[in-house]
Amino acid sequence: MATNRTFTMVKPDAVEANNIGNILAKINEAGFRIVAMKYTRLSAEQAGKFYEVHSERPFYGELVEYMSSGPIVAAILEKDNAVADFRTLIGATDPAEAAEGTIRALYAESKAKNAVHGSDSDENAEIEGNFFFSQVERP
Ligand code: IDP
Ligand code: MG
Repeated sequence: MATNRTFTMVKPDAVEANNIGNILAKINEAGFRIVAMKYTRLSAEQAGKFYEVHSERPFYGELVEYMSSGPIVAAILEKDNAVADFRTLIGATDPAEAAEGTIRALYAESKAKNAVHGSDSDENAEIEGNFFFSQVERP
């Protein structure tokens, strides 16, 4: 289904490595418009809630610890077919498997510390955007 919006985070490893600007440039070059954006930091409780869907996975504890380990940049992005096109732009979860030129191939450290988040469906894009942004923050 065509969609107009997706949700992303520049994760703590990429913020720490000073790659916010490089990643936002890639996002803009690929034709995405930034609708809403904030620099913030998740508590462990908030990270646990955001990734609740993964709570039964073996890496959940590590994921929550990592995602609350430092600041992130959260953003809502707009483009035709935004969800699918953004997943293509970021590449596979594991940077070793991510296609050349993708954001994860360029900037991710590891499968766990993989530089960026991208929503996997229209429904989750809406839920995730609402997690970070109030209605007045996302015109
Ligand atoms: P995705 O971010 O590509 O959609 P998911 O399977 O939804 O990947 O996993 C969410 C996040 O959990 C990943 O982006 C990564 O940070 C972390 N993660 C996924 N698989 C592993 C793993 O096997 N070990 C450690 N962390 C993982
Ligand atoms: Mg996912």
